[in-house]
Amino acid sequence: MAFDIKMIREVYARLDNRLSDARKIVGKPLTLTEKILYSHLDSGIPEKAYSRGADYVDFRPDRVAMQDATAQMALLQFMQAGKKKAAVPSTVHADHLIQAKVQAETDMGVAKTTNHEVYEFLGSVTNKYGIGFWKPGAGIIHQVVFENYAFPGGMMIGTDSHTVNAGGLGMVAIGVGGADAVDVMADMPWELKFPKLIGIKLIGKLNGWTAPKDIILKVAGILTVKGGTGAIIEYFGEGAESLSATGKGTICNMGAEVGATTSTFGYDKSIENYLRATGRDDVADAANEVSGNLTGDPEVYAEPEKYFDQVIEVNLDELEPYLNGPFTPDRATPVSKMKDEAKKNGWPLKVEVGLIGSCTNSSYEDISRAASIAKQAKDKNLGVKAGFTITPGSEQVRYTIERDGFIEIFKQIGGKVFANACGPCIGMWDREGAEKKEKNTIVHSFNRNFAKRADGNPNTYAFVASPEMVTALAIAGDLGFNPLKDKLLNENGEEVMLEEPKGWELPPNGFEVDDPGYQAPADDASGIEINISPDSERLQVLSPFEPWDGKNIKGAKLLIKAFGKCTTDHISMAGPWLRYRGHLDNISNNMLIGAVNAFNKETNTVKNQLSGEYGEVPATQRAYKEAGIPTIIVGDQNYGEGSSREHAAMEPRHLGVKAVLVKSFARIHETNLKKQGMLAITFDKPEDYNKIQENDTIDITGLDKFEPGKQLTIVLHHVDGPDETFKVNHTYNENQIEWFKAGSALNLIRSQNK
Ligand code: MIC
Ligand code: SF4
Repeated sequence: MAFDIKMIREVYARLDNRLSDARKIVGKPLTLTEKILYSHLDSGIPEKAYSRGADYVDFRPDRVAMQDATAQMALLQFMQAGKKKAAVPSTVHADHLIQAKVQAETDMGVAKTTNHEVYEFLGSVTNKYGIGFWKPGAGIIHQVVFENYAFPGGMMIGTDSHTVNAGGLGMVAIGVGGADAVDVMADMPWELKFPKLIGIKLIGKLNGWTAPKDIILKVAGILTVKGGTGAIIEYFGEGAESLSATGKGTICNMGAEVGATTSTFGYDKSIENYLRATGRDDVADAANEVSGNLTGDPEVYAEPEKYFDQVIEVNLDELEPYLNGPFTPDRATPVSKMKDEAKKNGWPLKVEVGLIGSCTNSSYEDISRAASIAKQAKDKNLGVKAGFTITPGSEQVRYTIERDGFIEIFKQIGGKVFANACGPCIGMWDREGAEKKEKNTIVHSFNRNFAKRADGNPNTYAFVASPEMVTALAIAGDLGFNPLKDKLLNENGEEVMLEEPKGWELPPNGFEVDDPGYQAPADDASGIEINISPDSERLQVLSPFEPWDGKNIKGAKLLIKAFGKCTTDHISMAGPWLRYRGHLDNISNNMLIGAVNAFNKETNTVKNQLSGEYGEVPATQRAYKEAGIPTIIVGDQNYGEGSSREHAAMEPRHLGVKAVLVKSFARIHETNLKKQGMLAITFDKPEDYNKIQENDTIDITGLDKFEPGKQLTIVLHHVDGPDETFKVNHTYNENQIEWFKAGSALNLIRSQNK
């Protein structure tokens, strides 16, 4: 039986009524996205046809998922909300804190010791609040959710940006910060700006070397890292139906890389087959009864231009395999053009390591296709030129691929199997020699390739590709290798070609697992106590942020003007810093250390206006805090792109920064700032960014009349030259202004619970 089948049946039972109400109000056929959103309204019945990209709407998601690196902060906040149990089915997954160094068993042993305190904390908090716990080694959050919890037509939120992966099973699954998870677990509605809709029509069928990954790599090239902001992407068409459910998952997973709120696919045969293969006949049977409500209306797919804000068509018959990178996931190059492109740009052609797996690409299909390439290396006597690693997404996948002989094949070509965890994808890769900072190339089947992300080396050029392509490039050891055309020289001096990959959508002998690694919560939690030692360096009880003092911000100093790309990895780096994710003061020592200072183009060196000296960002901010001087952060486009980690918002708040002023925000980060009581504002005229100077003192006025839709004013007092004044925008609605006034959304919840 599937987890929470009762809840799933309830969702399906109310669909007909809710959708007929929605149809009446919207007055036209509905996309799948609208069906899911309108059937999860907090108000039950829609008050009106919501305006896409404008109206804030309250929803009631069906479930919550959290991973260990964000769950610590989410649960530390939940503990303050004064609730006895999580209001909806929720789970925590221990996946981000396991370092990849030697191989799975050794690394797991080390992780259990080093993270003991955090695992104990998560194990007992989940137990106390009725939350399921997937122990270290069970797998990566999104893969485990896909295998166990995701269901067509459902709505979930998760404290990780790749929660969107569950769209592959026809959900609306959205990545959020921990404070949003607290709302839902505390039985409060969850608010989202009603998204715009992008329709992607897939025609034709994948063939040869192309994989589902190539669809999203191409889409990333079209939409860029911010093209999906504020939108939900809905895939449809014969090409969509021809994809496996896990292939759909890969595509939805990387929707995060174009900034989309989420992506989804209509319920079809491949989704049904996957549900049945993963032991969920009950969900498939229930879905079959309401299948018309679990996909878009036929009129929508017949004339998509009428119903979506933007429509993109991708022809799978003509699609080529892609390699995206370096340093950004939207720089898309077809494999056939890579050799020239790399030479032109000076990207190192020699591939040092190929890494497959992760939450994005570790399905049975992915692994079996990659193994079919690896096997040829052995059969054709090809020496493997690069290192090769595999990080399985879950214990169920790992167990099954081991049983079916794929792990053995990878080992025969020198492959190393890491633990079922994030590992190299999130900088938890103790890569030998990385500290030498040598310029080098790696290829991986993960989703993100921001600078320093995998191994901490800023000179590692990382390219994203499908697992089968990564395997081929690792064998060739050459970024310019095009397996569709190029030959390789084998150890006998003969020229050979790699044949196209072959695999199975689902395991012919079924999935199998010995111990999936799940801990169900206690029925009676009354005796469970949570102890956090005041001396702990990894966990810290939170103290509430100060409420707003009712005044405009006067005399603030500029902490940093960030130049160019400033992702959450730049604001609050992962890798070695993951160990402090439960300790706000300690993790604040990484605040903005990766951001480039616009004035000297260096990282982690900003001017302290009090002493006139240059120092590290966190230390400089602590000095301002100590002196009681407010500060502001200035940034560029799509500020806070990437992760859902709310540490990127809590750290500046904790250290006394008053406002973040940027050209534009990534969605999750903007919400995180608002939830933590920070002022998040944008330049009305992006070119005003150029007016900010290093020695500026800054006022923000209009806060005393803070209202939705009303601009605020910035006054820059330059040390040399007259003052300059300009307008800035904000997107706070009334409720969010209350968070700001209370000092944080949590302060408001707590006051309402008193
Ligand atoms: C990521 O892929 O960047 C992460 C690590 O999974 C993050 C979450 C985190 O920072 O803990 C995400 O994508 O939200
Ligand atoms: Fe983990 Fe990487 Fe997936 Fe994030 S993207 S959940 S770090 S495997």
